[in-house]
Amino acid sequence: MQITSEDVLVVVDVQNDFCPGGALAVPGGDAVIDVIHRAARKFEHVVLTQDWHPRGHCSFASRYPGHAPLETIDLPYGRQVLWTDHCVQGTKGADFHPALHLPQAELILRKGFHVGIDSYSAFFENDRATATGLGGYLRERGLKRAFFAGLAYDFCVGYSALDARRLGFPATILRDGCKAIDTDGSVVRIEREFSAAGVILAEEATLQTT
Ligand code: VGL
Ligand code: ZN
Repeated sequence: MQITSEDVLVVVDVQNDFCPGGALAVPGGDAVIDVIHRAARKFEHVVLTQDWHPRGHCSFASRYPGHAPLETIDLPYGRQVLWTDHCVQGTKGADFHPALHLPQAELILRKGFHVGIDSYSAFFENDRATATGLGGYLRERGLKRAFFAGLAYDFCVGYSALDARRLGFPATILRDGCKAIDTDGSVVRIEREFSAAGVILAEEATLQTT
């Protein structure tokens, strides 16, 4: 696939809490970093997302006595998976992984900061209605196609790619630049949605520049 100056690489949630040793560690999470660095050299535009929750966030199992992480509950906006407390604003867990080196990133988009709504996607919170602003940002900047890598494949990366499609952006996920949580069939389920929505899966090495 040929990368142009109208393409953007969206690096999703490469934060300490999603890497080994973190509160919500994705198996092998830090292994995405080298692939992301290779990919980023091919893009003129890179943006980062950062999961950024206030204490007592509605996605934290600790808020609901009798509930454990990875259970689901019904919130006003729909079904929500519960997680261990993670990516709390201002904590080390919420920092980007120290090996991630992308000083050229043009935007750091924080999400999940409303205490009562989670936000997997970089475009819409989990009510699927509250916009983060990233769609407008890409449009205003003339960025036409979005490429995704990071953590986790079956949550924040996947929902971001699906919402990119919903907004009309061609969306490609760099499969080897992601790692999955894979809970309760989440990978199979989201890959079905990728097919239906036209999200493309590609390996980093297939990206070409002129
Ligand atoms: C994520 C679960 C909770 C992610 C964020 O980045 O995929 N997953 N918050
Ligand atoms: Zn989160």
